This record gives sequence, structure tokens and C-alpha cells, in this order.
Amino acid sequence: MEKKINTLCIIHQGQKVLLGMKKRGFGVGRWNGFGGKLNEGETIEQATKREIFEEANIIVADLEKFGMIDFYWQSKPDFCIQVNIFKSKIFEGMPVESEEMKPQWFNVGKIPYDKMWKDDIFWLPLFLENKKFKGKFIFDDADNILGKELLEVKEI
Ligand code: 6U4
Repeated sequence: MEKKINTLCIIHQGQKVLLGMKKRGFGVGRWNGFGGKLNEGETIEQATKREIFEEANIIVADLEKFGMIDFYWQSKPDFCIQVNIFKSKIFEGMPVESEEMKPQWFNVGKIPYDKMWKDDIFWLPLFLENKKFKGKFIFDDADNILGKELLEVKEI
């Protein structure tokens, strides 16, 4: 089994969240948190901070892990992406558009779920209620959900 470790960070301040429109590569055209793969020798937290700085030009001061989800595709049974989902409430700097992401604030009541990964509508409401979760989603080749497991947990 080839398991790729990935990070995802969403800034959550009261009634608003900072998302980014992915401009290239994997997940292009979708609103998402900021994140990506780990560089060699990095911890998951270090990669999370580096990615949000590269993608939105902000430095996060706090990181709390809220979720861990394994994503599988039916046509690639030996491949999995593990996404480690973090919340940050405090950051330095002003979000700036990068080559990879266009940042935008959204009200928690107006999350653009129809232009996001199809799993987000299941776990993002938990995240917004400060609930922690673990799960697994299986997609077809068009990224439609074929199977899901999602559990609220006390600690990740
Ligand atoms: P490059 O292009 O090599 O810099 P990198 O930024 O390291 O890539 P990338 O773009 O592959 O990584 O990261 C994918 C991002 O998408 C990560 O933040 C995790 C996130 N992601 C992957 N599957 C997801 C899913 N099903 N739902 C979701 N986010 C997902 O909300």
C-alpha cells in the first residue's frame, strides 16, 4: 500500500473561514484549505506551516489537529492519501494570492460546498463546531463518493 501523507489547514475565526481556490494541479478549480505534501525530513506540523505560507503568504501562530481522513480511489486499490486536517485561529500577515491558491474569506453559513471536494460537506460542519474526527472515503475516477466512514473522536 502506497500511503501519501498530506496536510490541510483552514483558518477559522468566529463566523468566518479562509479557503483558497486551487489554481493548478490536484484538486484544481475547487475551494479548499491550504496544504500539500511533506518535504523530506519535515514533520506534519512543519509542512502545514510551510504550505500555508507558500500558498497564502501568512504565518500561522497556532495549529490544532482536528481530523485525519484516508482517501482511496476504486481504480487504485493500493494507493491512499492521508490528509491531516488542522485548524488555526491566529496568523500573521495578510492573505495574498499565490501561483497555486486564491485566498478568500467565507461566512460559515455560506461555504461553497458545490465547488469543493465532495467529502467536505460531511466533515467541515464537524470542524466548524470544534469537533474532531477520523474517516475514510472511497472515490470513483470522477471523484464521486462510493463509500465513507466518518467518526467523531475525542483525540486524534
Ligand atoms: P505540489 O503541486 O507538488 O506543490 P502540494 O501542494 O505539495 O503539490 P497538493 O497540491 O497535491 O500538494 O495538495 C493537495 C491538497 O489537497 C492538500 O492540502 C490535501 C488536499 N486534499 C486532497 N484530497 C482532498 C479531499 N478529498 N478533500 C479535501 N482536501 C483534499 O478537502
